Amino acid sequence: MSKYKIISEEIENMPWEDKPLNCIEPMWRSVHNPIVKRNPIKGIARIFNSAVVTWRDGTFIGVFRAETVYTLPHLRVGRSNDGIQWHFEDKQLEMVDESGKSWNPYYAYDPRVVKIDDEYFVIWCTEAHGPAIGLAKTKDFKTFVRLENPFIPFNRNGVMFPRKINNNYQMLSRASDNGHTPFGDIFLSQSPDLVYWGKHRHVMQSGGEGWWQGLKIGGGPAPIETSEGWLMFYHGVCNTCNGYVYSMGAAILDKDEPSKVKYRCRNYVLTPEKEYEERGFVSNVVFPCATIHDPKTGRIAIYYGAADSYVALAYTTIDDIVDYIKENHESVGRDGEIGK
Ligand code: BMA
Repeated sequence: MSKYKIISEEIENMPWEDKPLNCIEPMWRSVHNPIVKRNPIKGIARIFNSAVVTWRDGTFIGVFRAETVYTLPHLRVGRSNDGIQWHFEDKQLEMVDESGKSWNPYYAYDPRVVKIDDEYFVIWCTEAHGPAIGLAKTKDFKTFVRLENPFIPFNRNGVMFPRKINNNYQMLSRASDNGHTPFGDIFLSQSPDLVYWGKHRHVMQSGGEGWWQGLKIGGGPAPIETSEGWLMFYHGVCNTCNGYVYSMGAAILDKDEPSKVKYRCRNYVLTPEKEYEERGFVSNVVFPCATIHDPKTGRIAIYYGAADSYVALAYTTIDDIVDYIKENHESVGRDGEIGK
């Protein structure tokens, strides 16, 4: 029995590997990493920073960030029986507007996928006179209906919560610039209808005692509902003389007012240490985008992009991660406020 509870549907066959006996960290990597390697299919150089969800008959499906051999990022659907070995569609994901007319972005990257009721929402960084948040919905991963962009540019790292809170959809995002943004906090915006977004709140600022999240932070997978509040994995960036280093952080947000940070972990929970994280198209990047989790066992699998070159997988349990966050809690700036 876990000490803390995950509140979501049960997943019988989620990808899982037990914590190695000698592991003293709160998170451990899959022995199969990287689970998606370079040149995975014809014409595609790299697949990374991707989002997976559970699908019918115990299988898994995902929206992946793929980059062509001429280095243009787009989205592509992948399917898997075990969440580890993936098969990708031959063509990139295509979208239509609400009248059924083709409406595809010039580029698309860093997708997140969230199931709300019986629909799946894809949120990604889209071209819109600069990077902005794109939003589309699907029920079958065949027809993707693109909605209007929730926010004006420049913005990245949009991700929605898996249910409405206080009668509103909730979206985390990170205001950016047109380049490799040397700043950034996580914000929350709310909408009753996925058309009009407002009630903007500041959630978390970059910084804290350590330097790993000193430059900027950005949302990662859809937050997980738990007995302690919303468990949020995110990325934090450190600026070094050799460029940015991306690590994974974890925090717990208030259940009813998710712009309030209840606990925030002073330590990163995963940082580039393995060769596939330290070396690649962009070295030193761990970039979480999705989780699969099971309330019955308390297991959590985290999908992350490694070095802008690979998809990798790490694991934790609700007890391991929540205890670690609480034991290493730090309060940063005005994070604990509602952020109006
Ligand atoms: C960010 C995003 C991510 C990428 C990271 C490191 O700005 O573009 O897609 O993983 O930079 O290059």
